[in-house]
Amino acid sequence: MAIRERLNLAVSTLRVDSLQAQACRRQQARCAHQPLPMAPSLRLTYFDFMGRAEPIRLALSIGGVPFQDERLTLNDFAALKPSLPFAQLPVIDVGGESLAQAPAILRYAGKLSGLLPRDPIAAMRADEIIFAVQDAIADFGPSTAEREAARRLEMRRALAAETLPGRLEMIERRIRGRGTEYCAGEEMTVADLSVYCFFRVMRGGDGALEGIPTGLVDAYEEICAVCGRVEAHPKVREWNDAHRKGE
Ligand SMILES: N[C@@H](CCC(=O)N[C@@H](CS)C(=O)NCC(=O)O)C(=O)O
Repeated sequence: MAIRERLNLAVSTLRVDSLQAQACRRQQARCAHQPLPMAPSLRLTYFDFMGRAEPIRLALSIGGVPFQDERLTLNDFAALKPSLPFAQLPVIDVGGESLAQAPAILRYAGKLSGLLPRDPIAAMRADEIIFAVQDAIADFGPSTAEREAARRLEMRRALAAETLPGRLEMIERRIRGRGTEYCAGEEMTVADLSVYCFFRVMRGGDGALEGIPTGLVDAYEEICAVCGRVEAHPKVREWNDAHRKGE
């Protein structure tokens, strides 16, 4: 190919690249400012207690996102279990598609309700706390599955004396280090709902947790302060007034 032809080809390739880059930048700018499209109809399925579903319910409720709050009995669950994506609850039905894993559902609810920051680093600060809480929830798994009562109580005592204080202290230090009003910044996010609901469960909100003193969480001042701010939110109050049971 003659030099002139090669030059022409290089110039036109550059032009196409530059046009593509411009189109890409325009699209990115549009995406960054466009509100999320309306969510399809949502049905959140869980048991009739707070557990892993309450932060999701709260997020959707705060965001004014309509959803069906389906609460199953153990018998309903046994019948449904084989058809569930991971044989567990919660699941959310999004316009006919069933999706699972509580933190994924919570992040989705956060996006719909404006309670998950759009900035990736700010969102990761929130995610970090969400997953730290998930670790603490998962620590209950072995003792919950233990059928022998004395052994179960022993496991819960170890949880209350060692595992949980260790986990909660790390979350506490994280929040203190940030020096912000909420776990991940100055605005409430789904991370705060996650911590708040976990603390309510620890205080016996779903019924007493065998072997766990209800006052255990009171030692964590930063987390308690965040929980106080969440609880004072008018939409949270409204939800709690309509749904609170044993506390
Ligand atoms: N990694 C799952 C764990 C879900 C999970 O453990 N769900 C419990 C209720 S909190 C459950 O369905 N237990 C009944 C069973 O496993 O058969 C998530 O985050 O959603």
